Amino acid sequence: MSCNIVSVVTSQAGKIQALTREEREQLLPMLRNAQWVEVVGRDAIYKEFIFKDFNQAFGFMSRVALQAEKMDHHPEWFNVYNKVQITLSTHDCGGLSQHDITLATFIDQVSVL
Ligand code: H2B
Repeated sequence: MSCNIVSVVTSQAGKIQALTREEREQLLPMLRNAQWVEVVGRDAIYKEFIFKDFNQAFGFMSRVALQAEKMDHHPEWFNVYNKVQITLSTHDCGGLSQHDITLATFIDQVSVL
């Protein structure tokens, strides 16, 4: 019996958990309000950011990059001049996790600095 409990705790501690249905129902509407969209065909969210010029876009990307490295959670992104397209998903669980929500919230904050 105690063996079972140990294995459950280990699997929860060692692996990032995908969002539960309840968490999705609560969190996804908030992200949609902030112009994040759900990617078709995979469990991920996407948003496009437009800045004044490349300098502003790259400053934003630098802030996101430092936070991503701190979190050990990295965006999939594409930049051309003043445009930054970002997809967030958690590769370790094959879909959305709390890390994506945390990083999306950070990204929105630094996008308006
Ligand atoms: N980023 C994202 N988006 N998902 C992950 O599962 C992930 C990551 N895993 N960054 C991290 C790195 C993992 O590969 C390293 C080994 O900790």
